Amino acid sequence: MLERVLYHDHCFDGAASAAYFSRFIAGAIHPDAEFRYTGMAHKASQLFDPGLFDGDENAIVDFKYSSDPRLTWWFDHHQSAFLNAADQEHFRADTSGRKLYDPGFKSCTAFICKVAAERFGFHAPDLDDLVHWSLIIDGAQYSDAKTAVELGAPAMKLTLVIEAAKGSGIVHKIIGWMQRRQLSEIIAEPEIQQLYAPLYQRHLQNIDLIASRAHLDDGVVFFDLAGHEVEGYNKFIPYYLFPDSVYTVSVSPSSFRTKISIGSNPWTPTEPKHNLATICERYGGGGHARVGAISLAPGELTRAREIAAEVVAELKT
Ligand SMILES: [Mn+2]
Repeated sequence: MLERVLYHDHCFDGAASAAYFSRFIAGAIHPDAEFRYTGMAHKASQLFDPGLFDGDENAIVDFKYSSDPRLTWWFDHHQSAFLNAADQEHFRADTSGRKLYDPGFKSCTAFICKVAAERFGFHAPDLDDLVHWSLIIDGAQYSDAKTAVELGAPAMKLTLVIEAAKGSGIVHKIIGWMQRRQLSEIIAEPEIQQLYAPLYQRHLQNIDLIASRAHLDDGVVFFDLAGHEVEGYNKFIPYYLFPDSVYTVSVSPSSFRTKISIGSNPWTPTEPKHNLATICERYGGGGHARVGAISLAPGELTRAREIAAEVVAELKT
């Protein structure tokens, strides 16, 4: 029994969802299941290559819905979960009870945990800490910007490794470890330590780079990382640097897309009024109410800057 699991790549909650889902399937549904993982990234072109659904069962966790008839399981909590109205209709018509969606959950891992317990009687109390941290990280429930940026907790260190991973090999190892081990044991693995040390140095450099490029105007931080080799950065750095800001808009070109990231300060004294997923959806992107992104093709820097300028103007109102 081959179980293909498509999960949200470069994301702590995506990896934790894949791990929790695998424990659940092996523990409650198919004890003989063999798992294969595929990390999924949001991009401007076709999301689901037909060849992806090659298992006896195929699952998607923490990522968009697919109407492919070979999809067996689906768990998601993103506001923008459907590529189009036809997919949403297809989901509504599903009667399998194995396609599950609740945008009210702050992490997909917690959602899977709840459904597995309530509908299938499956419990994994040794993974409580994993679920707890998925809620903090995906829901941006840090007590302050310092906790989010200075990376004291094992889960935060692991997030740095997962978000920066080149290729999928190490994330698939982490997904395997997450099913049976504590986060403090995973971060102590020599292989993880080796990856973490240079990433932490780069994280410190990113803080300096963003400090030098970012400007705060009318509550909105804007920065453009074109010309810098930054494939990703801790999204709380702007609020660590500008505690009084409400929103951040950034343009970051990378090898496979030009990304416009839009976020809101989780610790702002002013409650953000704009739904960022709705703004992003207008430009073909998506996300959650408090954080979203728009992906353009590589090389579309001019268009990305236009969109970013429009969004900055809108958020200042
Ligand atoms: Mn998630």
